[in-house]
Amino acid sequence: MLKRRDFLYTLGGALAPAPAYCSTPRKPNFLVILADDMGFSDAGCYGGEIDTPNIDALARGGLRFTQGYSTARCGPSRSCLLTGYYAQQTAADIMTRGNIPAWTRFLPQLLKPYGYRSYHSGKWHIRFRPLAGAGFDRSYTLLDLNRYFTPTAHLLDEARLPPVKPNDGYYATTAIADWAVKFLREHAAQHAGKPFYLYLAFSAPHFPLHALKEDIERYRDRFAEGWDAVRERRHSRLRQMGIVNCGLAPLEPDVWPSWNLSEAELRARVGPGEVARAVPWSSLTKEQKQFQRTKMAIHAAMITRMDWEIGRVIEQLKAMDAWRDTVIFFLSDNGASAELIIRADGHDPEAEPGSARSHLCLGPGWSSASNTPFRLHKSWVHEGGIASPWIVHWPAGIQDAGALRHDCCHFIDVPVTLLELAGGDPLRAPAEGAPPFSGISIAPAFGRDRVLKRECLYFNHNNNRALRVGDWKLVAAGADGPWELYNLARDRAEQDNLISKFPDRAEQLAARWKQLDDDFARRREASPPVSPALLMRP
Ligand SMILES: [Ca+2]
Repeated sequence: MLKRRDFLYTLGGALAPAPAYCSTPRKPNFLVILADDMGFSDAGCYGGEIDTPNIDALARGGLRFTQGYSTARCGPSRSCLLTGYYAQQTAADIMTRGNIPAWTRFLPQLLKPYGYRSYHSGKWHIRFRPLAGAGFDRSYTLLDLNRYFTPTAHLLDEARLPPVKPNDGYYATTAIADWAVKFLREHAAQHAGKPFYLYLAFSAPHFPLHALKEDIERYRDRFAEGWDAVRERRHSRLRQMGIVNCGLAPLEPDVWPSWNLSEAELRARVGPGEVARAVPWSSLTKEQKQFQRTKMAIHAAMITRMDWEIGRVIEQLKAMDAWRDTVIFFLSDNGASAELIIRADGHDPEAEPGSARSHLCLGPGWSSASNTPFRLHKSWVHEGGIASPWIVHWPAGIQDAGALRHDCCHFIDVPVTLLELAGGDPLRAPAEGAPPFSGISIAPAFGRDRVLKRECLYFNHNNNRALRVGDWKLVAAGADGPWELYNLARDRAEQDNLISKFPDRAEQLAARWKQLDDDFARRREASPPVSPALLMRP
């Protein structure tokens, strides 16, 4: 008799009837690794020059999806990744306003009937309490995201931990992995017969650019040639790898986040090396070049440290003999960020860049390079804001090691996929009063490329709007931004706006976007609200 995973592979995952074939399967474990503000092409296996040996090994042994999408921002991406609904349907994250329906369920709650224990370590950004509200069994919750070395607010199983003191040797990325490894060891010791789901939510490489000195040293000279050369090299590697077939989007010096500090403020508070716009590298002064390459070195150091910590978690999986049976996802919650702001303890221009007293951000020049070859940045829903590196690794269930998948997928698909692999029904709503999941199971794509069928993908963040149907994408920037229409089959760089050639198609897509947006809001607001007891205290 075929086991469930063999069945999925054999059929290329055609949607299966009730699984009579999995009477005694070993249920897979799940590890979802989320990076924060990491660009599409930062990792080596997506064309980048940053050292990511463990992420690259996952890609070699698994699948790389080329058209995986986030929502463009931290909170809503996490909401989708945990619920299987668009953020506008549940308002479950701290960035999406609205009534929170009582029917909202999280992946740990969906998996519990199938025998799973669930663990979370890292960033949260969800309005629900991690244990009482979302159903995790254990959670290390990092709330203070402004200090990698000395966070003042973090929780263990919803209880406050003491603030970290300077020189405690704490570094957030390492601490997040430490707790993950602890939870896995505890699972192996006390619950070895049960499958698990671990949600490993790093805060790196989100600003502030904070990294260990020895890690920054590694990249001292790597980015000396500047963002234009890096962009061209990444673009060419991505094309060679078959990950994209589009051109390279040009820099857009006239676009930056509206909440950024002004050029004058940046100059005053950060120094003459800061650059507020995505301008050509050749136009920078010597001082600016030096300062900017240092910032990219810190960004790279944060990613490499995260990769090494992922390696430690993988070692633990191997030590507990869970490696073959664990489905691992690697994702980033949005594209790299063009933000240039200063929070919390401020920025000390005398402090070593990357140290605790500095507060630097990557900014639009390098974020354009991190998002190569796409347009724009975090918070926009052009491809640069929403295209995520997307790796799925599962030795027991995926045999096409190292291959690419060009199917479109979205964070809403992740919980639905895992629910199906656990033995649940992805077509059944998770609670009374809930609409069907917006996500679909992408398990069919584990066996074969281009097999997923869906009507559309919807995007809406900060009035940045998009709808993708097949290869067509309608997209707009800002409430007053006009719709643009692209055919992504050849133009994922979003350079050739076809709206005047296909006005009827654009009108249809715009109408469908509006209908979805209205329906999501209406249903959300009409639903009975969740009990406040399940929510984090404001
Ligand atoms: Ca983010």
